[in-house]
Amino acid sequence: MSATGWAGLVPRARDVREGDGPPFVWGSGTALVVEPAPGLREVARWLRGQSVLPFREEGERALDDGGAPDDEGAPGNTVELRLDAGLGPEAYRLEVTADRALIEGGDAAGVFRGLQTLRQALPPAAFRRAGPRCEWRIAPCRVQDAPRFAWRGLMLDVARHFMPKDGVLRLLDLLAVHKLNVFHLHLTDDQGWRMEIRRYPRLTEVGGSRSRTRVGHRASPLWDERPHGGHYTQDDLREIVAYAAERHITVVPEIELPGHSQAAIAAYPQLGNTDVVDTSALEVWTDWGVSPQLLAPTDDVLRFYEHVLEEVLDVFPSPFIHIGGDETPKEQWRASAVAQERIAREGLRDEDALQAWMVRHFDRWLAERGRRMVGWDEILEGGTLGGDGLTPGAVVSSWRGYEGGIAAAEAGHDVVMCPEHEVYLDRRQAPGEDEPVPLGRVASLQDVYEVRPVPARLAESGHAGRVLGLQANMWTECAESSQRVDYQVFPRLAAVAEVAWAGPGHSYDEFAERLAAAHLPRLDACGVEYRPLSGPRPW
Ligand code: TNX
Repeated sequence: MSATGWAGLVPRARDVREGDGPPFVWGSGTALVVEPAPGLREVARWLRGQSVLPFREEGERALDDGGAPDDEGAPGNTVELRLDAGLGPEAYRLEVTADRALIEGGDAAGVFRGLQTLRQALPPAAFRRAGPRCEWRIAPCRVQDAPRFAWRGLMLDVARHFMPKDGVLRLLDLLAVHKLNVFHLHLTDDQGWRMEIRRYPRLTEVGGSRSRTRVGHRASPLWDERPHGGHYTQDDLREIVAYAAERHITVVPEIELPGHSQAAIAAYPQLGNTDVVDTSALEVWTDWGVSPQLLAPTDDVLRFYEHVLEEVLDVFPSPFIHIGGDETPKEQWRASAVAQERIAREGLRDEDALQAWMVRHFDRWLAERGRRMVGWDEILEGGTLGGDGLTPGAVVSSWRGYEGGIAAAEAGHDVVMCPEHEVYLDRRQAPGEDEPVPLGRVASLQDVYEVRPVPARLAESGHAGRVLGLQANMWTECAESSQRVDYQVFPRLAAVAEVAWAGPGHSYDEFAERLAAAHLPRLDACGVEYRPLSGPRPW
């Protein structure tokens, strides 16, 4: 059996049983029938928006409580969308016969995921944005499916290189194809602040652009002398959030603190450690790596970031808000009388404990507003676990391997695994000198496919349930365009999606074969400039 159609699903489905008999022929006589249940109208709207998929003109009919569609003798078959309360979140059942393609979901998200499966049973041309309205034939089949993890994510760094809104929306479409459900948006860093904050306009006016950019290696004197910049207005971000929600994707915003914040300090110099550095002439950082600048631990700075987060909460309904917390060089705090005074006043041990104190402040502030803080695994340093530590809802993104995630899970926190050696998509994909991105060690498609988000130790100690899921991170120091992001993200994101949705399969070889036969043609139809399995693209 060739690995296309029902045998070519990416990610794999749990249980697929192909039947005999005539196919379902999807054509202009096909009617859309939708149970009047929460969220299904929106799913139907998304489906109608896929203009290569034809439906009968008179529009959809509502399906009353279990009753058969009222046909009035019209010819044609139906695509039916329903809920089944017996199924879990995002789970679905799909049944295709000659007369109907029925999708029943545990919730609207499940129906949406089921539609992605149905779409993959069509030829790759069904993934084109537009095309001739033709008839699609689908072999009869029954599918039962449910996700392995509740968090299946991609992080995109739009701070190092801004990605215009259209590129983000396109990426969300691609997440949907892969049944991913979390889009983590890294909005601020040393090199740029990308979210409009109405109370503090200089964050984007000043922090939203930089004069030039270092390209190439640290030892190399090469600079791109063009300015780089861009930001999203709050309206842009609301549009992104709504577009994601239509695809049952949560947008998790990240506002970095206390490190990775040179762009903010360049915009508002009083945020920095002004008793040890003159921040008044500071620019948005043009170099890569970690800037020595960090926020001063003063009440004014805490208030400033609370005001920023108030606007963030207003725009992003996500239950999770990421506050960064990674890679914080503490030299300025060691030298600053203001920071040392704070350490003494709060009875803290050292600068690590001072960072933990700041993290706890925002953890509680978010918890009081019904949100859960997420932070990189450095937030575990300086005494945030146990005792008077993080609130129980705080979540850790474990990026420096699995250790942080294991410690957090064993202390009763949920974790998202994003180990850098396996799922950092900014890393090069092969050792060859012709790979366009020199960064880091190799993370081949196979390395990514072999990521195991639940370490044996957590399975043994009974804490496996603390692993919310798996997330790939796309940092963009070396990815200045959508084309470059495509190249880094695909097809490795398909491997992430398969592990996160379905779990590891029989073998990498089987996955790679299925990917080549069935999925890369879909990505072609979507216009994705992925890295071919045979090697780099000529550009
Ligand atoms: C580490 S992962 C970082 C990022 C860089 C990335 C480059 C993490 C929380 N911090 O700031 O972009 O490495 O791979």
